[in-house]
Amino acid sequence: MSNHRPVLLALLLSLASSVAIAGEPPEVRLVIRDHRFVPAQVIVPANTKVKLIVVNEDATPEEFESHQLNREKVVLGGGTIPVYVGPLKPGRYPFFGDFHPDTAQGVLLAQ
Ligand SMILES: [Cu+2]
Repeated sequence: MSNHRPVLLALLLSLASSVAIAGEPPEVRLVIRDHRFVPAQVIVPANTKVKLIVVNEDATPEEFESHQLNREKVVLGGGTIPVYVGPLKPGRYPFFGDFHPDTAQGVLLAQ
C-alpha cells in the first residue's frame, strides 16, 4: 500500500489548495463618519479570516488601530482601505481611530 502514498498526498494537497481558493474572506464594511465608526459594533464570524473594508467619509485622515487585533493602518480622507483580521477566537476586540480617539471607538465581536 505504500505506493499509494504519493497519490494520497497529491489528493490532499489539491483539496487544500481548492479550499484556499474557494475561501475568499467575507467582507465587512466599516464607515468612518464625523470621526466615529459606523456601526460602532461589528459582528464577524469567528475562526475565519475577515476582510474589513474601512471607508473614511470624513475629509481628514484617520487611523484604524487595535491593540487586541494588532492592527494600525491610516486611511486618508475620502479613502478606503482593506484591513484583514483573524482567524479570531470568539470574543470582543476593541478598536479606535488613533487621530480622534475621543469619539472614534468601536468593538469587533467575533462569534
Ligand atoms: Cu496609531
